[in-house]
Amino acid sequence: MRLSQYFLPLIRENPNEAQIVSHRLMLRAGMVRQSAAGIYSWLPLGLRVLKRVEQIVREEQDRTGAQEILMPTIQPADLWRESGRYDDYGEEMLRIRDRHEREMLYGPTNEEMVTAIVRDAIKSYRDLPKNLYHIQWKFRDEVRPRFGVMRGREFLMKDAYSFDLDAAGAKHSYNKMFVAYLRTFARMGLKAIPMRAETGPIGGDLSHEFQVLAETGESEVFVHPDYLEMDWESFDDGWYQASGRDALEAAVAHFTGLYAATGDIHDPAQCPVPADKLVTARGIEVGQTFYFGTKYSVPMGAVVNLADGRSAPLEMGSYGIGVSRLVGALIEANHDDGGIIWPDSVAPFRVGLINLRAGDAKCAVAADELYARLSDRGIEVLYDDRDESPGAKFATMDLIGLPWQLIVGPRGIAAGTVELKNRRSGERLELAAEAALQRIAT
Ligand code: 5CA
Repeated sequence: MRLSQYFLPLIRENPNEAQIVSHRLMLRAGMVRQSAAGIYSWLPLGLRVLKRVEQIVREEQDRTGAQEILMPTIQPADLWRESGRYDDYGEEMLRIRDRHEREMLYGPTNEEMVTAIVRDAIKSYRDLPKNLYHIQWKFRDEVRPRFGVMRGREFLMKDAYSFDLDAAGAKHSYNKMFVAYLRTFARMGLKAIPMRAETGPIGGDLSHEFQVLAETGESEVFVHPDYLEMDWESFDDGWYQASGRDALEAAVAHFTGLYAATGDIHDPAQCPVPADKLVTARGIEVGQTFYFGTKYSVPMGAVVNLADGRSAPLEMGSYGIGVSRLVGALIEANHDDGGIIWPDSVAPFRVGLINLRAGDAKCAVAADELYARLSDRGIEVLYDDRDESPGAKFATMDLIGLPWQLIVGPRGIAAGTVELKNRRSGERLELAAEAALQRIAT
């Protein structure tokens, strides 16, 4: 992509409305624009990152055997009357009437809808277990939408729903999702610590929140110091195939064995970690898992026939990941004074190619050639071919945070080299073009 043609509306000054660094940088780097409180448009650069994050989430869901569906954003109120949540949900639910005065709502979550789909389709215990997920926009009329996409009103969530025959099966489904979450966040380079959590309006008695530590996080968290040293990447690609129920159970036990609690449930009197060792920090909740048994299946009549002719209500869990919130969380965890520093796995482009002298014919030829060679190799490149000062070009690349910067200038051309800068380490190397391309490709 040539920057001269790209829609990248940068903002030079820090926007007044942005209180935290991720919100400031997302606005300044032209990733999003607010259209109403807590409601955002995603512009090309931001959308690329959102899609990357979404794809990692999708791949890890698929790996567990969960199947992707897509439910609508608008739901009929009657569905929510079946579970009894229509009245309970309160002001956070955006209630809508259609032209026939039918009561509708913009979904804040999908337990009811997915339970109805499964109830109507699955009749026998032989059809279980199932896990269905979707990645869809949600609306919650938050009292205080703030911090940009971190606490939005409209936001993108991955929500998965597991259906099992009995409690043991449901716990296994829970454990699979739990490990999928560890893999998902690790692939993005995030340490998300699982913590026992309140279940709120979703319900149930077993729940974990996955919290990324960050000064600007909304939750107060209390964690055992060993969590900071844990190896979060201990599950390779084949892990689910190779591991049975016990290995999953043991993995979950390992990652939940130490004390970790959010402020809502932390009780200093009960905490086993001595006060001088306990890490008190702030966290961003990037996901939450719930096991709630038959809370929805019983009132909604979602049952299956058993082998002996009796019937049993489905055992259920639900599993959310804040996809759009993750984009903000990733920036909170990866930035410096110059701007964003994208981890490779979610970067909108892998490399920013800078032509320092757009007016110089030799520079233009050399940069055009590098652009073609990168593109041919399938490396995503944003090519700054604009007629701007070198300082402005460097500042732009630092701000938008692509992992590599490849710089073409008259001095290098004379010497037969290009300059390669690593955004994270700041390391700069003078290399022959081919050597630079190989560094970027690996
Ligand atoms: N139905 C369950 C799980 S599928 C559920 O709704 N869980 S939740 O309420 O915990 O939301 C799941 C995730 O969505 C949260 O962990 C959080 O990362 C994200 N999320 C929740 N509210 C917002 C919001 N207002 N803005 C951005 N992300 C949010």
